[in-house]
Amino acid sequence: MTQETESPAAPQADRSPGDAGWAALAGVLAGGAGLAVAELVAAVVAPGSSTLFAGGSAVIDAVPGWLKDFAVQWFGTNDKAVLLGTMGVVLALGAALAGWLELRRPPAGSVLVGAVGVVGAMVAVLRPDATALWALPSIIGLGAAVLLLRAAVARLRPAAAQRASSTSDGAVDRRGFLTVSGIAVGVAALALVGSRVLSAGSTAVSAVREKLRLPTARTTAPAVPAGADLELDGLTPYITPNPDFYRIDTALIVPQLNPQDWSLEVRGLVDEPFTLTWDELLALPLEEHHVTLACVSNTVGGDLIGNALWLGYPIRALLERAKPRAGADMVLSRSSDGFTAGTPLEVLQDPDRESLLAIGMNGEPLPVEHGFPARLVVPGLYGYVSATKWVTSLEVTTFDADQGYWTPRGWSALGPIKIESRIDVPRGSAPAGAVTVAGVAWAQHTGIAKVEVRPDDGDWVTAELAETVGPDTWRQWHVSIDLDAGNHTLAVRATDADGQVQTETEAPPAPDGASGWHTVTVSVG
Ligand SMILES: Nc1nc2c(c(=O)[nH]1)N[C@H]1C(S)=C(S)[C@@H](COP(=O)(O)O)O[C@H]1N2
Ligand SMILES: [Mo]
Repeated sequence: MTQETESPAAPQADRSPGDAGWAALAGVLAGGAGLAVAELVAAVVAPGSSTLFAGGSAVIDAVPGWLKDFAVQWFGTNDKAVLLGTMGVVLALGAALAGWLELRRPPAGSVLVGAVGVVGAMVAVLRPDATALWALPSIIGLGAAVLLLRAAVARLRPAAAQRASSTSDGAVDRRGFLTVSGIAVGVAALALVGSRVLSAGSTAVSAVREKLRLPTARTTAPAVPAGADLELDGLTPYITPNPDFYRIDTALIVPQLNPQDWSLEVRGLVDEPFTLTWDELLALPLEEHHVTLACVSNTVGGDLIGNALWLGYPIRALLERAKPRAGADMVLSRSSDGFTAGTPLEVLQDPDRESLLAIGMNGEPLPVEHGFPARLVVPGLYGYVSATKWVTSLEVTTFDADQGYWTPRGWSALGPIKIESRIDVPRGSAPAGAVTVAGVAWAQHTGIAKVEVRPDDGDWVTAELAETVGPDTWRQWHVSIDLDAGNHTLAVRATDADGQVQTETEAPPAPDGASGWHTVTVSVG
């Protein structure tokens, strides 16, 4: 049946469903080749300027907070891969439609592809770090797609085919069509290989980072006490190794900043604005602090949290030099890719809080995806209001006049970290008898004073706390609980150094962080 309708031998070739399918394929091939050409041009202009990445970044900025939160909850750090995959499917469907339109309603297909190019160019030029050149990848790439599409679909039209060639069946120029399609595939492959070769920019910044030797700290962090890490199987280590450190940001392409071109501008409501270069920063007396960073999107029991040793210069000292004016109450930090965070000025000026312009993480330069060459780290505040990566400016301002990236997207302007605790072991099952229960608890900048575990509906049992370097990091804990065979539910709650007990009231991450007790079910036997 389908065999018959798709047969190329059908005389009324211009209305055969088979040709519609070929036209759709031509749309996909031409579109794919065009996007690949855009990647190639972007490799020369700027990595973020390609149609796919500028478009994807614009989608990220445009989707409402709840949807993004949903994406992070469900796909975790894969949320970007899911976005790119979804975009790929939508673009492929659109390209197939363009092919079909080009056959049936010319030049509607070309117009559709061209429109994607124009929109892509506009979106790229409007990115925060864009120049006018950022229009080029979409214009050249989608322009090429239009040419390929027209050439391929023309071969599917009998009239055109008869003029252009002498195919034996007198219907459509299939051989010509296949040739043009082959050219599209070739262009796509060459462009992709070329863009890989040319995007050596990212390897260049990695190479600079590899060679970098950071100065040693003038003020070193207190040594981690031997008892800080219980080293139990399945228990999160006290210090999170860099490769395991969670990563959350809006950057589809990790910004590639060369330290020699980097500088930090301190400006706004200040008497003495100034710009700090990389070499000037390295010459300052640097300090080291252990700080546990946490994401506001972390759910109860989740793992968007990590602890590291940060090396950097106190933000407080930068502000002292700039001399904020009376009335200012916020510092809006901005990254090279346009992300912003609004941090209370008094937190950053607090002499007892070690907020850093950080350049080192666990003894090495910041990994590129964690903000190389410089980021902010503020103990006690969620990352979205404090931990700007790839930071390039600090603007002293007011909460009335300005807001950080996430505030208009439904997240609270202020983001102190909520007291939380998590059970890491056991998860799943355990042999009957004395069961070791262990995990981490955090109340950054206040410190953890007590952790309790409750089996089923029994009494709370106080856990033993591991050592810690101070109140700015999480703290491990463990306790042995007798459990008989069967299913048991374990709950945990922490108390901070101010005596505040972690609330049982459950709250979702939005707008200012999740709360509630973490529980796990264990099958014992
Ligand atoms: N430039 C930039 N900095 C950013 C973000 C971002 O999207 N862009 N996200 C913030 C958020 S929400 C968090 S939780 C932390 C995460 O830092 P990490 O990826 O190093 O763990 O970075 C913060 N800094
Ligand atoms: Mo976050």
